[in-house]
Amino acid sequence: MLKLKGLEDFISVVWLHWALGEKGWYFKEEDNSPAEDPYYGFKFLREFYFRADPGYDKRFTVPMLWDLKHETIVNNESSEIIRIFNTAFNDHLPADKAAIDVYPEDMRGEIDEINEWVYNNINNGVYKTGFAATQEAYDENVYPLFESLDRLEELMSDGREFVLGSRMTEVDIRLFVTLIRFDAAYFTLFRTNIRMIRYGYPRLERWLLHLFYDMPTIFQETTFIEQFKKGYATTKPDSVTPAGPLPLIMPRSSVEW
Ligand SMILES: N[C@@H](CCC(=O)N[C@@H](CS)C(=O)NCC(=O)O)C(=O)O
Repeated sequence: MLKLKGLEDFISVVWLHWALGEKGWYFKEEDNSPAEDPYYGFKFLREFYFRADPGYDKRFTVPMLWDLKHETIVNNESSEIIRIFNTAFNDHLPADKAAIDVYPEDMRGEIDEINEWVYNNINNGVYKTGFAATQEAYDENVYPLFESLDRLEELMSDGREFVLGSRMTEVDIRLFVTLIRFDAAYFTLFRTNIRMIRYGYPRLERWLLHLFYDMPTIFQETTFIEQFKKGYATTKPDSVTPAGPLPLIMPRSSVEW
């Protein structure tokens, strides 16, 4: 969203290290992460939460949008940050960027409706499946996950460019981040392995690679697939990162256009 709206002059991105530590997310000079945060010298994400509220007692999660002037958290809910970025800076943006609207008024009903099941069964579904500690919990989540992927594949069978038709919406943004990780990380590490996107869902794969390769500054340059994979591996007791499937993301030429 930040790249799509061209908000780089207003908002910088500071990456934490990909491994989730005992004290939560932390900085460490490796891959995208600096040794410490450049503004306060913090070593842990939690330090921002305590700076904002010394009595904070909930989870220390990313993404987290920080206000450098007021030294506090603006928001830490990705679905809300998407909406903030969609409009909040429009008065300061060039006309072409201000005009980009991924939650257009006339599509809000449709977007809210699809977000509901895509979030529960897919975005959160991969986590519910991956962290299921019993067979029952796994079964309860893995089937709705794949039924929802089937439903999307069916929806896109008319060859549409984006999930809701000819217009890119927040539905594409929210689905992209889960599906680009799907084969490389969730399929193996989270046991979401009924089908792979690349072999089982030709329409979804085509849509995914279209965003990835045809809008590279927005999607490709913000996808750090090797780091995601290592990060998900650290949620498992041995932290061993599986090698495949290679390539982690298929080439553009692998699908019919
Ligand atoms: N509602 C939040 C949830 C964010 C969330 O759970 N983030 C995870 C990483 S994907 C996290 O930071 N977990 C840290 C922890 O559980 O300690 C959102 O979607 O923005």
